[in-house]
Amino acid sequence: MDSYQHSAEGVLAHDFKFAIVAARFNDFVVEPLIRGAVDTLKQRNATDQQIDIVRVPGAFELPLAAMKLAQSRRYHAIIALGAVIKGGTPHFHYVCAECANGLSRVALDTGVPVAFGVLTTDTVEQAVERAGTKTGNGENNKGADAAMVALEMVNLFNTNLFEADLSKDVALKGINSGKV
Ligand code: INI
Repeated sequence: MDSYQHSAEGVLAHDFKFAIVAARFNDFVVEPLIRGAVDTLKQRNATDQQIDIVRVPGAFELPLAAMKLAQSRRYHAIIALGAVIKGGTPHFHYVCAECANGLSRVALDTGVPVAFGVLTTDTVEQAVERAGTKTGNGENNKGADAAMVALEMVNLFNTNLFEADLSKDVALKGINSGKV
């Protein structure tokens, strides 16, 4: 039985390349998320050359930018960061839904892991809390959490369990043995 399990704590950035795509809207919350993500990648041995940061106007724009970055094939993972705060907009639900659905589609359509580090909160206070800005030491920072997810996914997909191996193509074997 092949199994792959590891603690997220042990994962490193190795030679992987990461794109952080971040919304400028609510930048007082998003900038700490970016810092949390960069700090986490660097704590896991990433260099500046392994991290690119791209900014877009708002959370609604994140999926298209993430899609273009994924399609460039230059990145092993994308970390999407933003903050949609309910008090701030009547179209909160549309922005959140399009952002979440769009980012999920980018990952599924391209095979490039996309970490969802977009805060969706009722209040500014909740957003500030989740950006780790209350304690001042980066604790409870969802940007840092998203970076850990990206690190874990690229390490996971780098294991041989995910390598294509046509000699083990069960569907093909079924056809060849006349069972299908
Ligand atoms: N974008 C955000 O990232 N967060 C918000 O809270 C927000 N609000 O409140 O409206 C927001 N709106 C802008 C949106 O993402 C687009 O940039 C805009 O609609 C233009 O496409």
